Amino acid sequence: MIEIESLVNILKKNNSDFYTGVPDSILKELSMYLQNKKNHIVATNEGSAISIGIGYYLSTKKIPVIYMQNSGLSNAINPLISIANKNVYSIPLILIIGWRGSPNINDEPQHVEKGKITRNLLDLLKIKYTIIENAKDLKKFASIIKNAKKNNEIAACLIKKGTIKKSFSRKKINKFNLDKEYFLKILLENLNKKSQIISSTGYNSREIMYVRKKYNIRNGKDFYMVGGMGHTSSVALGYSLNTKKKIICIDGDGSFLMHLGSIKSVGSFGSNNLKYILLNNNTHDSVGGQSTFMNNVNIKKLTNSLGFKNYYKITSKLDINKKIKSFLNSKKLSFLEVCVTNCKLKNLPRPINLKNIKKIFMS
Ligand SMILES: Cc1ncc(C[n+]2csc(CCOP(=O)(O)OP(=O)(O)O)c2C)c(N)n1
Repeated sequence: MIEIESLVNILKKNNSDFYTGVPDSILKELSMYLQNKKNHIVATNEGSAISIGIGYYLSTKKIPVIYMQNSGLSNAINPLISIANKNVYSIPLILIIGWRGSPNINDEPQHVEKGKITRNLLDLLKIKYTIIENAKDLKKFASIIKNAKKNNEIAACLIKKGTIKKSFSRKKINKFNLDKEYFLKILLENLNKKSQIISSTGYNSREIMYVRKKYNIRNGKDFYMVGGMGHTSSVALGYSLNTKKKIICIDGDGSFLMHLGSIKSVGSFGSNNLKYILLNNNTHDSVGGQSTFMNNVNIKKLTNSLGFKNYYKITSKLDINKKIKSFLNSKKLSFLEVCVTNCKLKNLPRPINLKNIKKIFMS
């Protein structure tokens, strides 16, 4: 195991003290360390994080540190290969990558697949990396960084689950009061048998599974986006085009922001049967509760200008049934923002039998 301070010190020694990235559960301690620090930007997706880093390097000549989960490596590939690459602009970067699905670790199917190819991806990208498990590995990482500095290259490290010692005590900050479980229960009770839900990665899908089981609400079919963060609205859009059934898209604010442009496609091309619900807790709750900085966004103005015809907002239990009903029954393309608490539940179920979930959803 390693202390987060020892990793940060190596970066400091190399004059790298600017951080940007997308939060990851394995790298929670790094997020905690960076909380409220000025030289840190929480990016909306990993490609943006790489690009913020590139801009930072161009203006300072200092090497930025970019952190992400390995699932985000795919988002990062475009600017990594077509801007930062040695044979393009040759821009030095330091990548800290949380390695979900690393060998011999029991993880969810989507992580296992990405975990298997993570090293191959780095090899293909010609990025030198080291796997950090202990203090000795930190030394190896330091020498990769030195080389990267000298040759204007990218240096990376892979960090497995449980490698970073817990040094901060975490208290999740709830921006809003409405209990998410309560909202989901009322929503599910208001759906008819024909409705279909497409829900985002993070806690949302797992909470829907939980609420269905706990209250025995078996109406409708669900498709849980266990991966592909940020693409929930696009899958829902594609699905909704060829059906008259009500399609309920349930997204998190982190996921909504990750590929915000997709909401424009929904606004331009979505039919009235597509019902978009944003569960806004202002955080990346499921990977540690880091802020998404969503709180200052005027979502009503944003979604209206992107093509949604109606905007609804729920912040409390007051008139919740009535509001849900008018949203669901609206004849125009509608957006519902629900301001909810972080998840209060422990041991949420995980969607595991994914092919079966797909089969039921498509039946
Ligand atoms: C491309 C990608 N980057 C990062 C992650 C790690 N990740 C999983 S859930 C999550 C936060 C999602 O936030 P939000 O949509 O607000 O849902 P919440 O966690 O609050 O339920 C993140 C960053 C991921 N799964 N995929």
